[in-house]
Amino acid sequence: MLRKRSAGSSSRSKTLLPDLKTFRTAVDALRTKLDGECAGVRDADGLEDLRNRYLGRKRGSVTLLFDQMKTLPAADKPAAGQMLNVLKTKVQEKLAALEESLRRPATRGPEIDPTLPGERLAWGAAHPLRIFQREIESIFEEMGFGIEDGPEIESDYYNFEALNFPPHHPARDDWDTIYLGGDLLLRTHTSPVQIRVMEKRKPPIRIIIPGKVYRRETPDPTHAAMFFQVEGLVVDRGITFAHLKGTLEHFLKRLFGDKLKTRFRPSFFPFTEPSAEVDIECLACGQKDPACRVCNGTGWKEILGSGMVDPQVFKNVNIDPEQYSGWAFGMGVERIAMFAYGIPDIRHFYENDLRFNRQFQLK
Ligand code: 2NM
Repeated sequence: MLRKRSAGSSSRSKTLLPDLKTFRTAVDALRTKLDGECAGVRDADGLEDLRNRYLGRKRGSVTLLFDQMKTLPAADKPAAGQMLNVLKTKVQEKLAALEESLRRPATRGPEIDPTLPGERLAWGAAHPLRIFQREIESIFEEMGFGIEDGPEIESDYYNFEALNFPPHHPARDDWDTIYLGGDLLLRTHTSPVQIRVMEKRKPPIRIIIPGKVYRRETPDPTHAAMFFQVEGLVVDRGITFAHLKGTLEHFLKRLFGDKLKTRFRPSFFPFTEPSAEVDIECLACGQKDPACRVCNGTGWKEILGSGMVDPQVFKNVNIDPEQYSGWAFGMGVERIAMFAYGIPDIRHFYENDLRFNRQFQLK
């Protein structure tokens, strides 16, 4: 309705008076042009210039359109007026938004005070178990041992059979195994890595294997379903029990002190013959307290297992037991750390309580 105008009013106009349609086109064009120009404004001066060119009292584009409106036929004026008011509001809104976006970086600047001291970064630190493991590693490295690792998911063959546990042998019950289905299980010791190394490499071999092992245990102060072990293996011509004894005694003295008393007791493992358990003097009571809770009054603390590698294990990896002999050992890292530091519960190692962890970050 409002867009209609009589032919008469058109023919009556002598000047180039716009009709409502061209007026609308001009309004639309101005809005599009404004969008483009807003994007180009970089500072307050640019904004002021833009504001003058659109809303300036005499020569502003919007102002000029208001002037032009007055020359429209009377019937078109209400519609044109409404269009212009909408346009003017839009232009004002756009300019206000632009002003706001220009102000933001300007006000953010002074908020940064480059003279303030920086925020201290929280540096990571090694876990107590890792610190202890590295200490064990470095003592063996001094003696020329290499460090190896291998998979935590193992086959029955590497975890048991190659280590001389026949199928259904009762000794398997001593390793409470987490089975994964099929032939797979979580390794109960790091010994399968020794097997893998012996399969690949011929003697001389001098290695230690630190790593996670898994057992089906209910957690309590001295048991966890996952814990750390370090095992070791030496294979060469002419290796004897004397090498085992001398090396492990040296290791324990480097770890606990020169004067440390040690003893070797006969034991049994399927993969070694003979086997020995190694005890050290109780550091908690100095072998003096018959009621000591750490050594149960015995004065001794079992610290690792060891033995001469069984000839059958060598045969399983194609090493000739007539030419080569060797010894191996295994120890629990938590167990030794607990004894060394008097930590009463193995679960402290896994709780990530910084009050605990920070006590062992001296090194
Ligand atoms: C221990 C105790 C005694 C051991 C033996 C072997 C291998 F592969 F040579 F047969 N690896 N680890 C071993 C021997 C482990 O842990 C208490």
